Amino acid sequence: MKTALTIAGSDPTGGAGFQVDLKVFMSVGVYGVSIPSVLTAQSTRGVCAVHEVPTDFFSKQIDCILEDVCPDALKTGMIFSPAIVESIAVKIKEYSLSNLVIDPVTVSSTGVPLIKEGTIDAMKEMLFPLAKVITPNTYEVSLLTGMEVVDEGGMKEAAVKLRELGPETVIITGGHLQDKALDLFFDGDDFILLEGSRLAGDFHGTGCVFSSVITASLAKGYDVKESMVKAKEFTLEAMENAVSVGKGLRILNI
Ligand code: PXL
Repeated sequence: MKTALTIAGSDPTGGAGFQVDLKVFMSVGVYGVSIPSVLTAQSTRGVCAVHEVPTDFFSKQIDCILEDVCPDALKTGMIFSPAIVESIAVKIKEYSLSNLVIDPVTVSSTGVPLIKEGTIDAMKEMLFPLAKVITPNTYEVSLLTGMEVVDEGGMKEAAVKLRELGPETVIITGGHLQDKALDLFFDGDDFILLEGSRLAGDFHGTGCVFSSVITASLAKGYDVKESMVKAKEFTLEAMENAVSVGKGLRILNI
């Protein structure tokens, strides 16, 4: 069976973080393994507190699983600190891992910061050059490039700038753009724009779900373009079937 690894935060609601990543992997038909980088105290109403996994223990988790399982693809989600980022970069090289998907998580759906100072620069410098694909949303694009993306032209310009940081491909998810859900793919040659309808209301975990489908699809041997189409369809369906399990945001139904 194909395998995928998620390195991400713990979200007790199961709406985001490694918990939802594992649900997606299972649903797509890939065996998932997971390494928590950070624990969150969290409900559907928001993040209450964050506790970073000590770097030496974090590295031990990576060594222990990677000496045993060689994942066909892997993703990073909330990786919180420059120290965690550095240790991931070192291990990816040490174990010659390929098919790295980076979801550059920066802030929660309710606006709580999910990274320490310096993490964005560390990701750009140490991880982006190792990535098969990065999947920022338009807000994350502004933090990564300093560019405010408000339309299709801006998305294209930002994708070119992001690709110069080293990833093989860039997918900008534009769920937060006007009344359309636009996703833009760029691989250095082609731009592909996928347009979908924007669903009303707020959801928790859409970015995690989208990047997990891409990771699982890469693990199964699909290319990035095919994986993006699958991710768009899967995420939209999970949003249409979203559930209210608590008093806060709706959670995607995987
Ligand atoms: O949706 C971004 C995200 C990713 N990972 C974890 C989170 C969140 C949002 O709250 O808690 C662990």
